Amino acid sequence: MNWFRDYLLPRGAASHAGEVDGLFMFIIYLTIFFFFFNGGLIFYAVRRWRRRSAGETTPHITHDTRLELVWSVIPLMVVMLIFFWGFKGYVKAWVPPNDSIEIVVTGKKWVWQFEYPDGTRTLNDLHVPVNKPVKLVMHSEDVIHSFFVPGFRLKRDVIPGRYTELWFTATQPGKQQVFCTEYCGKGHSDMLATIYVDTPEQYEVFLREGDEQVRKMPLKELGKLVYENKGCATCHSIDGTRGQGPSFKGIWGHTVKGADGKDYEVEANYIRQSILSPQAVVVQGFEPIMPTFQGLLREREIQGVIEYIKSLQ
Ligand code: HEC
Ligand SMILES: [Cu+2]
Repeated sequence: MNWFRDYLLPRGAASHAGEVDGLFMFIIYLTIFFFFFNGGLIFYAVRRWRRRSAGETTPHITHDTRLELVWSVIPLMVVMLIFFWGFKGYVKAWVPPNDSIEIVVTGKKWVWQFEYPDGTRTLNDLHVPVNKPVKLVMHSEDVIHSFFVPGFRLKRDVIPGRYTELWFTATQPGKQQVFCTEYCGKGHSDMLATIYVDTPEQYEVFLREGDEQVRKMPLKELGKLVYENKGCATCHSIDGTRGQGPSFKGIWGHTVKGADGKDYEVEANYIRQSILSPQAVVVQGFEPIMPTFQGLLREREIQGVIEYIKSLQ
C-alpha cells in the first residue's frame, strides 16, 4: 500500500519519517475502517428494525452494559496505543543527538537566514550533509514565522524573543522545500527556502567555497558582505573616521607607516597579510589588537575584501 502513502505524502527524506508515516497511515486506515464499520451498522439497524406495520412499537430499552463496555474499552485501548506510539516518536523527534551540526536559523520578513558553525551565512539556501544529524536553533527578528519541511515531516514555530529547535538526519541527497506556515504579512507566501542535502563531497565544497550565492556574487559586493558580517566594521570605518583600527577609506595605493618605522604600500598582498597575520605589520599609532582571520575567510572572500577596499577611494 505504499502507493497510497505516496499519494497522500511527499516521500519521507529524514530518519524519523518512517515512524511519523507509520502512525499517520495507521490513523488513516483506522478512520477508513470505522467509516465503513459504523456506516454498515447504521444501514443494518435501519433495515433490521424498520417499521413494518402501522402502529408497531419497539420495546423501551434504557441501556446495555455489555455493549457500552465494548464501545468504551476498545476505543480507549486504541487511543492509548496512538498516544504512546506518538509520544515515543515525539520524544525522538525533539531531542537532538549531542554530535549534531548546529545551524542558527533567523526568520525575518520575508527571508530565512542560515548561519553555520564557521560563521558562513546564507539566505534561503540551507546546505546540510546527508546522514549527519543537524540541529536548527531558530528565532525570529520580527513576527512569528513557522519552519515547515514536509519531506522531513518537521514543523515548528519561529518566534521573536525565544529560541526553538528542530533536528533531523537527512537520508536522501537532493532538494527539500521549506515553507513558512504562519501567516506573517504580505510576503508570507514567498517566504520559501530550499534545503540542499549534499553528499559529503558536495558539503565540503560548500564549506570551502560557499554556496552558489557566494560563488557568483561580484567580488566587491562579497567584500562588503564580509566587512559587515565578519566583524571588520566594529574596528574599521569606511568614511575616514579613526576607530580601533585605521579606516579603509582611501588607503588603497597609499603607503602606511609601520610601527617598525618602515613604509608599506597598501596593495593586494599587504591586505591579505593584514587579514591572515595582522601582527606581521602593525600600523603606526595603533595597538596590535586585530585578531587573525586565518581559516575564517575563504580565498574568494579575501579577494572580495581587497576589491572592496580598492573601491573605497
Ligand atoms: C578588534 C578590532 C579589529 C577587527 C575586528 C579587525 N581589525 Fe583590521 N586592524 C585592526 C587594527 C588595530 C589595525 C592596525 C594595527 C595592525 O596593523 O595590526 C588593523 C589593520 C588592518 C589592515 C591594515 C590597514 C592599514 O591601514 O594598513 C587591514 C587591511 C585590516 N585590518 C583588515 C581587516 C579586515 C578585512 C577585517 C575583518 C575581516 C578586520 N581587519 C577586522 C583592528 C581590527
Ligand atoms: Cu513567515
